Amino acid sequence: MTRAPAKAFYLTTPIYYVNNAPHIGHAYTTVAGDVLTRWHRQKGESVWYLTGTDEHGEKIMRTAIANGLTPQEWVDKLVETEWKPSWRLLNIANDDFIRTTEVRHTERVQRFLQSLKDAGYIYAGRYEGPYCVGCEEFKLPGDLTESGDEKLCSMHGTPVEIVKEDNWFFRLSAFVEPLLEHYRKNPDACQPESARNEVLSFLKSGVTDLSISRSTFDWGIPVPWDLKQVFYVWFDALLNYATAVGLGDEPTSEGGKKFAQVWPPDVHLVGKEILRFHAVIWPAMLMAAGLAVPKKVFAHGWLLVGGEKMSKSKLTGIVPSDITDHFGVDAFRYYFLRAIPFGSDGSFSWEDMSARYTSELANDFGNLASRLTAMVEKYCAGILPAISHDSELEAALVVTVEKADAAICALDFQGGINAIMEFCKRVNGYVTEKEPWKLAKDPANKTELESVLYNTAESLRALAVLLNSVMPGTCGILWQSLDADEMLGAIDKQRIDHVATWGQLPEGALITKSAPLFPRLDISE
Ligand code: ME8
Repeated sequence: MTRAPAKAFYLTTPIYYVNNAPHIGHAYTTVAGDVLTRWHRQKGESVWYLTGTDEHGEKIMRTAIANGLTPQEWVDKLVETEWKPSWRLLNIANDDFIRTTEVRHTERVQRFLQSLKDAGYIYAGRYEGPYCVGCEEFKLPGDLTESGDEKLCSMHGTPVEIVKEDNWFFRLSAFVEPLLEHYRKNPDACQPESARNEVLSFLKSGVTDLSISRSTFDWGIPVPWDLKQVFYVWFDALLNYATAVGLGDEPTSEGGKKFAQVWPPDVHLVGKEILRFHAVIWPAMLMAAGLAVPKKVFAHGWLLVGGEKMSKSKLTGIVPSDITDHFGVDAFRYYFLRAIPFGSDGSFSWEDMSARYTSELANDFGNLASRLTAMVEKYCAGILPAISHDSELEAALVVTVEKADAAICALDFQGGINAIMEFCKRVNGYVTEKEPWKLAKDPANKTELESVLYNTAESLRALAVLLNSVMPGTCGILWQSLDADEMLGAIDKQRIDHVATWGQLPEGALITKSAPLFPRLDISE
């Protein structure tokens, strides 16, 4: 009998609106997802990482028209010239990229929603109320601020539009009790704690049924039983997490097998402004279809500019290449996860980024690597001396791996990176204390000198593996210069549960100097 493959660790990001190019807020979520999935891959798990683009709705339609293109032309252009290249630039190793205009999505959405209607969860009604096109959201009174006679969306600061339409409705209210029970029983299902509390109080505040179609424009997926209407963009978009992996396909088909292997998602990463969609509407849709709900929805905080959420519509968006051109891709990947506790808001500042780049990356990590490779070259002709054991470093590494793994798996990226960088500091302390440059002056100290160099190289091997999910480009270069690619195999294949085993780099490895891992910043820019 063949065994079914183990359940894959399945992680998703929001699918982003393609009304514009990605800014660093989108990159923040996508990098976080990439770091977490790379880490799980290095734990030896099978992993599926999905990201993509949300291409329907009024916001996209209006932007396309304003730019003189059809919506389809506009989204095709933006996805190919902006979104996919940005993720390539940032070294994102997603397994799939879903676009909501793809047939694999639209067909499965129609089939799924037809089945909800057949099961009695969808009915005809009339919607009358405020709508924010920026959010693509029907607004509740508490979501609005007043300015004179006008009601403004508190998120965008722009007037809401009053919609009066005959629509199709989803019986969201029927799922309030099951959802409350779900979150009470599974405290981990919505994190961090503040997000969970927000969802619980929203559910207790009286949730009404949801309008799920629109009849005043046609840029969307047609409602199969009423072709004058298209589905509300969020109802279509949320389904991407399931349509991308074969929702509703025959169990023996490729899609059906994929679904069985990955469902339910282990983590949905979202920004906190779209928490309700993911922690209320989405699981209710799944419950209505009798499908398992996500194991965890994690709402992270916002990157702020001038104290406000950075956004495309307010033109405060900073694009990733503004930062990577100056600091490099890996410093970008490192900085936001290291500087801001995941779940809290954080302000981006060039000064803070420069300071961390210089002290943590260039001085603590980069210099350690260049000192070691230069010394092995100078004192040992580039040949790694015999395996040696420093019990303190070995013990510290074991603790580091435990701490980092626990933190990263709990999405505490800052805690995980801190634990690893503490180890890096400790190794620097070891080199400073042992003073190999002094030992090298007297041949009688040869054994001790070689031992110091081996222990430092072995610590760098561990650091490269542990930091690889955060900074894959840099760690790959370090890995090469330790000859580890040749001796131990590809860095991506190095396991977290094996990294603390001391003595992996063999005697005789050919250590080479590389260009500085983190070059001095050009302050003239
Ligand atoms: O909401 N700080 O798309 P979107 C941190 N299409 N993260 C930020 C951010 C900021 N300033 N700005 C954006 C949508 N993000 C829908 C989602 S999912 C079925 C549909 C990130 O283009 C964060 O992940 O407005 C946020 O939730 C997402 O981008 C919103 O992207």
